[in-house]
Amino acid sequence: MVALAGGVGGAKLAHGLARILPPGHLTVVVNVGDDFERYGLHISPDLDTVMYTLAEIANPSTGWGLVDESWQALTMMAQYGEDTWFRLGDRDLATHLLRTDALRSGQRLTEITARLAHKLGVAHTILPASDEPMATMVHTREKGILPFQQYFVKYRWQPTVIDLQYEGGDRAQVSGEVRAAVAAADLLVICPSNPLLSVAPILAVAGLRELIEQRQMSCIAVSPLIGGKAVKGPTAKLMREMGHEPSVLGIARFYNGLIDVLVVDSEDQQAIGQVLSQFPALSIFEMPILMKTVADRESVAQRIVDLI
Ligand code: FO1
Repeated sequence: MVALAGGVGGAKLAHGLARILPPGHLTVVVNVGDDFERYGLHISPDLDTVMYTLAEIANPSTGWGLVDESWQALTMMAQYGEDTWFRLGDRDLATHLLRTDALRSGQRLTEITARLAHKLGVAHTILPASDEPMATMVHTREKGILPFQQYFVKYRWQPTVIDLQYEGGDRAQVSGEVRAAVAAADLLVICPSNPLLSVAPILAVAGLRELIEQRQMSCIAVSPLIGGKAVKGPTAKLMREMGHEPSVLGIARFYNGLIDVLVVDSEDQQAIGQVLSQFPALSIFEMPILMKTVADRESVAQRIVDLI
């Protein structure tokens, strides 16, 4: 199985799938459009969120970063007068140091991710969507063009988005590992990540969408919206600003041509008829998809596997 995921929301379902599938049966292809450099370090927030979540060492209250984190380095940065809007924890820094060092010595992001994930005991495969640099650029009304992390973390996704660009996507190559995982998959799951900020940059990697479409395997998306609202984060706000209806119908439209199954929350049951009238070839299933506990993650994952 191949799962496409961004950060916190997507990692929850990936974790559920990882817990119910035998080791080695899941490959999570992760967004790298959020990657950026801070203090000379290469930060891959979504890769780290997925890796820490699957290793069961993620911070449970934020969903990103590490559990039992300390902030000595960041406190020292503040003492030097640095603006610490992006919070890098002491333990988390080890990941960024090793990754940056490996990249400088010529290793690919795919290789270093595999090594770190293996050392953390992750029994499945985590792959960056591409080894080439990509950057989601957010065009906003109030603040001009912002690199993703400034929009998301520094300005707490408050500016109005008028356009999005997945810089480098057209030049980025699909790695051999992603190609092989898609070629071997029986099922592709689009996790409940932000379609515009997390899934679209994965699909923007040149040739990846075509590769998925050629395979003609089952492709299933789990809605990131429940009752027209995002569980957390800017999905609904951003869809509205970018001209997509923030509803399960908007999600069905967004993934039209790619998915053949859409999973929606039981709360959205009444919208199924409307979606089916516009997309009669789509199969729609409703189930509780809010994942508050690890047991919820497993149960959503199990239901997806069962229904396929
Ligand atoms: N998200 C925040 O809201 N504030 C932070 O200070 C922050 C720091 C951070 C450090 C490392 C890391 O791997 C992720 C971090 N995130 C932080 C999360 C991240 O920026 C976003 O959740 C994703 O990019 C969106 O998927």
